[in-house]
Amino acid sequence: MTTAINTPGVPGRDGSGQPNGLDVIDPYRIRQDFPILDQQVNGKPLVYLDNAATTQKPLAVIDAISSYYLHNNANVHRGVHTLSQRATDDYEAGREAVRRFINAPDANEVIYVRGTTEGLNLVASSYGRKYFKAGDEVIITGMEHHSNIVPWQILGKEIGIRLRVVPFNDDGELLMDEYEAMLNDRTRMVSVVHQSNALGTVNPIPEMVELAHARGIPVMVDAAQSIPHMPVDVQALGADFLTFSGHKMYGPTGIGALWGRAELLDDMPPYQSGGEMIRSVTFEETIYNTLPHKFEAGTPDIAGAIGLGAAVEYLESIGMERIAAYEQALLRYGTEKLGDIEGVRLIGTAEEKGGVLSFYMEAAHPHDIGTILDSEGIAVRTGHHCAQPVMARYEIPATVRASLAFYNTTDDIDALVKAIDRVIEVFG
Ligand code: C6P
Repeated sequence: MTTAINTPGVPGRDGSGQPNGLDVIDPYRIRQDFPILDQQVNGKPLVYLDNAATTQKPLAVIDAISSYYLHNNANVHRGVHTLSQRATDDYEAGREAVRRFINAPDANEVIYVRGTTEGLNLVASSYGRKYFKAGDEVIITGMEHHSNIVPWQILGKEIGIRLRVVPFNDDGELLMDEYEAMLNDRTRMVSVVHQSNALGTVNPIPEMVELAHARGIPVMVDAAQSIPHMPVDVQALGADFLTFSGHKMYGPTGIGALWGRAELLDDMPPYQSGGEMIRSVTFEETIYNTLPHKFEAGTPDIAGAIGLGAAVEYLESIGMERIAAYEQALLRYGTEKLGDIEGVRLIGTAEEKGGVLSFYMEAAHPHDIGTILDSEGIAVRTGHHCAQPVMARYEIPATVRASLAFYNTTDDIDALVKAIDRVIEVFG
């Protein structure tokens, strides 16, 4: 077996001198772009391994937001004055950056939303209310985040649609035969997570899309956890809708994007109503604006959109292929190291997996483990990760989740392993 572990003093080579991919990126150089990482927590150097919850922000993003407020602050699409035009240009440049990043055909198909949660709610509410009727079915998977379960459930109660759930095996891989068998004449939508936040599993979206499209069924993709870690190309995936959050991809909180095919978005009713989403209003009738404005009622998060654009440019400057290769190497390293610790059970061992190390220990409750790790300066998430059905599937209450970014290092993993040894000392 090749080991991902570094040969001391020879970055990028494993114990037997073979390449291990860890030299694709220099994380120590990258960390200079993230000043927040350079601090002590509880008297120990901060080890930030909670990137699936939210990533840290590089100076480029912080500077873009502060520059907007320092120099250009004005409302967008509403003024002829210079500041408003500058703000509008930068806000729309963010949209174009997102379009380029996900290879969408047209920037008008990119709707700014608050984040993945709002993107999913928008589609369920707008598309679902228009097209679903009692007896229809929506297919999701057993590893969805609550934000891809509850909106469909609410709709289900209102309209009478049935939620079908694709199960997964012990490694956390979808049972594709069961998925295929679930698709039928009543299926109106498949809504699936690209990369599971609780397990790390990367689902076979193109294959799932192909099977759904063969029956004329649209597919919505929750890309919250994939977009920061791998190239995401909506045309290559073949999806009809895709949504993600800025704050998980090194951008600000409060902003994200929903991409949808223009022909679908054009026919959908507005999700919220108010200023900017109209073309004309009388007390008798309102004519809606064109895309994307129809779905962007009210004053948007202008600074957020500009920050999101800066995050995209920052990621492009490093390269998503390189980021993916480095994080895969780090994941191999971490999997091997954690796998060696007796009493640690990895939850989520799919072949296709992103940088998530979720684990469970009989010896201690995940929250107690989290507290000990925090006392060692290590930030992880403990709990059900807003994916309670995943915990139920493994019959555990919660996991400890260490989630990786390209500024993490093998030192971070080593610190985690050392702190887990401390947990074992304390709890036996
Ligand atoms: N997962 C986590 O720690 P928002 O909150 O709207 O930015 O993203 C919601 C969401 C949707 N789908 C997936 C797969 C997610 O992982 C998340 C957010 C965070 O895992 C916070 S619960």
